Amino acid sequence: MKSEKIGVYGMSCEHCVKTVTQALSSLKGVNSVNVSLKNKSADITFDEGIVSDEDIKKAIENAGYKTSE
Ligand SMILES: [Cu+2]
Repeated sequence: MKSEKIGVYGMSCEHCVKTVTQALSSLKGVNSVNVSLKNKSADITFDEGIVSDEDIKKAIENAGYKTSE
């Protein structure tokens, strides 16, 4: 299991937080997700044998947000 903090840019309210949380939670291999509007980030714990950093970033982008400023 791997823990990582990933930047999430473009969120403006709690609804955005919920959208990102749901997008990440629905990925296979993701164990826990904690999205922070204030810190513009997602703390995520995942099984790197099942899901990759790239998959996670792609899920954030597909949800309509950015992973870099
Ligand atoms: Cu919002």
